[in-house]
Amino acid sequence: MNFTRADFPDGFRFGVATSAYQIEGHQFGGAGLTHWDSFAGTPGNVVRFENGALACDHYNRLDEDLDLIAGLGADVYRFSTSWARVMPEGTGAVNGEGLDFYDRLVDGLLERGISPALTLYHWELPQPLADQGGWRNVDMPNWFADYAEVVAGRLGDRLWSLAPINEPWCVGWLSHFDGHHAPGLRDIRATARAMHHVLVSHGRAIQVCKGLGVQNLGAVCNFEWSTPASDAPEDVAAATRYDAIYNRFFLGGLFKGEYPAEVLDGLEPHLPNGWQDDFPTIQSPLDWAGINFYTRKRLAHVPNAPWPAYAEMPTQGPTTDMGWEIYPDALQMFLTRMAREYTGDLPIYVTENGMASATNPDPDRIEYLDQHLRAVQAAIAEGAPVAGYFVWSLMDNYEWALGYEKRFGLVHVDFDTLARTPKASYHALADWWRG
Ligand code: IFM
Repeated sequence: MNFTRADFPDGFRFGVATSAYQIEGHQFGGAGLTHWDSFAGTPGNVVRFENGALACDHYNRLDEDLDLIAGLGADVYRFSTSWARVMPEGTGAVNGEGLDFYDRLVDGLLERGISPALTLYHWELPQPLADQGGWRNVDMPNWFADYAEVVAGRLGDRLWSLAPINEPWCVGWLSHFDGHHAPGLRDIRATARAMHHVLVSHGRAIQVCKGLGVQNLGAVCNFEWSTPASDAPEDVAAATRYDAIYNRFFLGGLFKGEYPAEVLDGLEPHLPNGWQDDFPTIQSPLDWAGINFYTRKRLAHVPNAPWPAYAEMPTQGPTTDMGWEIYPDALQMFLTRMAREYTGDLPIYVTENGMASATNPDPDRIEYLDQHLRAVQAAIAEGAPVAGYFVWSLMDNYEWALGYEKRFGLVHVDFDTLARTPKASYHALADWWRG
């Protein structure tokens, strides 16, 4: 990697990202059961039925891991708090031990000169709330606002930034329509409600945190570039529908107070009554927008199929261990488009980018990061106000339905001994981040 900090704008921030359930070890410290525990315990959902009970044992190795982040020279560390660790029942009683852990984490970052970037929800919904319908339940925004108040009330004075929910598309679509993530539903009505409630919950949390004086509030969405598999008008329309569901539903809701017609074609009959009245909450003003970017997809129309009537076509270039096409141009195009059509002058952060690769040493990961950082530079040259870039992930961890098989880390984790060993990519980044 032949970059220096001077190759990016003044104040540009570099960081690494993780999430609670993927690294902490959920069995420790009084955390409550989550819907990922029951999803993983159901045969067929997760590779080898693996769950986050032990994960990387980060809960017991906090200082070692914070030293790894410091050794990288990262400016910011993006992490999440676990709702079920903080409030094991989802509402009501607070687990003091859980909050103390996050307090130590934030202070440990600040002591090392690293800015804490908090995400309040990265997918491990407390099971008692899942039992009541989870994201389908109209009470979800109230439950989430209460949780946000507890966490922001304790940590908010020391955070660099806060985002309520990681990747609303995954919370809504992937988990309720595709059934690939907990709670594993394949139900259009559940999807419509979850997609809407996740955005209302986001807005309520922003309002609560702003009221508590928390600074630098944003939203983190995952976006994919969609390309028609052919020039046929049906395929072009299929790619447009995919773009609407994956990207424009969230960008439109957050930044324009509207949902795309192509999504309403399928979901409107299932949205909760009065959904149009929620846009002022969903649009609560933000200080920045975050994009998690990994790949693009090629879409084809599926004749005689119900909405959304599209299918993903085979990739055309090199892929990662996830089978995701490596297509950095799409990051440049998306950043430019986001700024032009939705976010304007708002700073944009690439809040996640990285690749799954079991190779170690990992020149392929270095190449992937290099290509995507060049795409960021190109977007900046086109005028997109990109202000930071975070690598997913600090270390190998629990990759949800794919268990511990897929390795996204800059640091290798031996899941038998839990030993951490920095990979070549870690050293490459440290060389220029540390200056
Ligand atoms: O591991 C996930 C993370 O939890 C959310 N964004 C994508 C990553 C890679 O799949």
